[in-house]
Amino acid sequence: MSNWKNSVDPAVDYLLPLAKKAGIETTWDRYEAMQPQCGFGELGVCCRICWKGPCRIDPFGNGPQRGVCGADAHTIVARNLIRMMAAGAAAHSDHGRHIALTLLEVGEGHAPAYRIKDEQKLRNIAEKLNLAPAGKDLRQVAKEVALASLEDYSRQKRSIPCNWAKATLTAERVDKLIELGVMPHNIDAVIAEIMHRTHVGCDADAVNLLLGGIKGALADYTGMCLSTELSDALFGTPEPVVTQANLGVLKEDAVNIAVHGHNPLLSEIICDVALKMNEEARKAGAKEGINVVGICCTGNEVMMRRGIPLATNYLSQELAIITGALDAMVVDVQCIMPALTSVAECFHTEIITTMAENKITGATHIEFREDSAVESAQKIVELAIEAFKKRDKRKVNIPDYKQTAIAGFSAEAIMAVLSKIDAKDPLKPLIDNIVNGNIQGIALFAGCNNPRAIQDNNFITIAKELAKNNVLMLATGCGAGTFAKTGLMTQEATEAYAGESLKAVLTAIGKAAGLNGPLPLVLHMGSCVDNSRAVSVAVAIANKLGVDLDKLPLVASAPEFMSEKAVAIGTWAVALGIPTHIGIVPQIMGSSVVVEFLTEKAKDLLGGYFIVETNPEQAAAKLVAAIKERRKGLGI
Ligand code: SF4
Ligand code: MSK
Repeated sequence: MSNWKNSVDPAVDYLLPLAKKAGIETTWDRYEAMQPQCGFGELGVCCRICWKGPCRIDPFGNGPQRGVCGADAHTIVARNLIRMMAAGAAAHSDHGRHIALTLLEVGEGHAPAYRIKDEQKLRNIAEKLNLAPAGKDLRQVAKEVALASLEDYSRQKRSIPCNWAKATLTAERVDKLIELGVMPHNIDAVIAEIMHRTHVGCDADAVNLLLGGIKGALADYTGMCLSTELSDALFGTPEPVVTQANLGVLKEDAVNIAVHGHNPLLSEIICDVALKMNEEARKAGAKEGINVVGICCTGNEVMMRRGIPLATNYLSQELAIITGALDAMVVDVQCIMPALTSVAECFHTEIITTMAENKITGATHIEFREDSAVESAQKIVELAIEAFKKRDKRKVNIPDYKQTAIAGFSAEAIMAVLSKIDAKDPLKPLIDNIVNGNIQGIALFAGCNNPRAIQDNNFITIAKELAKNNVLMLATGCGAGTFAKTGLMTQEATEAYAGESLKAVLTAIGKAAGLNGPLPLVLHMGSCVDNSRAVSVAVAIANKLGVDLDKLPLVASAPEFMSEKAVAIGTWAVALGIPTHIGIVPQIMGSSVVVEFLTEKAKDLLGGYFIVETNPEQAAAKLVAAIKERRKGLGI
């Protein structure tokens, strides 16, 4: 590798030289080998939508300015971008569909492995969806909620908005989105519509294409929202839990199983089954039994609901295998590097795929089905125990790095903590402190890692700056992974980095909640789909203040993003009125129309807009400025 640092994660720093010595290639090697990356692709001006192409627009104006069909740079960039939004929406909402179908099975009594763990949450959801749950049998409520959710995938009447989008946003925002024609009526139909309008010879108006993309991004929001809320009903609503994070959570004397991906349907059962199979592991020589750890968002899901330690986040997933101590990595959907099986060939690790639509050559496939979830989980744990027996002790290098992390701040958990100060009006202490300036604003960190940035560095640098400026911080996804790994989800971090007034508020709330100290500096809200939790807190604040979301001193940042899902999330954040920072230059710079729309015109139309800034210090300054502008608008 060249001499620039790959990551600020000490576990990565420890393991990368070992990988290099052993001749094992990682994502950073592949990124370097890929340089220089295609300049046309970087600008978004390459089109492969039909086989008259590929076409590319000359950004310097000397060569072709239109593709063979006549599409210009603006059309090409916009089409490429909104197809990413459609893919992101498809990923999140397919996950949501899977959860809704499982809830339906539970309601119909066909899924014995699952039950409703949080009855009150299910009933609250039913209220929110106007299903009048009072007096109804729990299974009936489950069925009705599942069907109302599945309706968001099947409704044909375009004039009726998706149930979940309508029920979870401010009334003013719902009206605005309807008025702009970007409110989704059916998640699947909106995704199909994007694929249709971007087909050769269709929509060739960049702004119209972007509006179609925004509708797709709002379909993404809808799918994420229902996915999060229904998962809480099935698996429990997260509450604060103290756990640990980083690769030092792997144990030399245990069968180490990593659950990786996004969907809690299988990982929850694996955690249950692993608890029952500790004895088998001990018999195989693992003194400490079975140690389940998480990676990426499946990791976030089990961390916040069960306190399962988080091994690492997206970019360093291969390194979990390079520790030589990982016996099985069980993957479901999304953000799973196809390289895992090649790395695993150098070790004893079993890579186990579980979803029919997500196989990797070289992995063992154990199909997951709701009706045989326990049997699948048992087979997986047995395979991990068998792999453990083949572990080569000489290859074990577990980095001695792990940090305490307090996870599990669902919207309900935040309200519960606040209600310790004011039981009648839990939001009052938060709002009072925003109004009096002790808390300047709220920032939501989301999104992935990307080798274009030093891993975790943008997140950490921006968060420390915002903390100094008394900004309350929430985090999800691999950003949450960063903060968990680096000790910023602790009370000590609040003491060390929070500005004086923020520290005082977090301490007062923490003490009232019986924590004997402040709340953590960054509140862990969960996985990627759980960005909707932050929206529900923001909507509650907005409703209480009687304003729409675009008036709140609320910002979002995805400083190391890479996935299509992150593109969709960032876009719906903008559509909901939130100034949204991205720390990686997006592949849209080849179209002035697209850039101008997303960074400027969106502000007039929706209130939210994108801030593109790769320098983390400057990004923090811009986020603080956006918060101050909002405060000024509110007259506070
Ligand atoms: Fe070229 Fe047009 Fe086909 Fe795209 S759609 S590849 S610009 S001919
Ligand atoms: S896993 S989408 S790398 S946040 Fe949700 Fe992480 Fe980004 Fe995947």
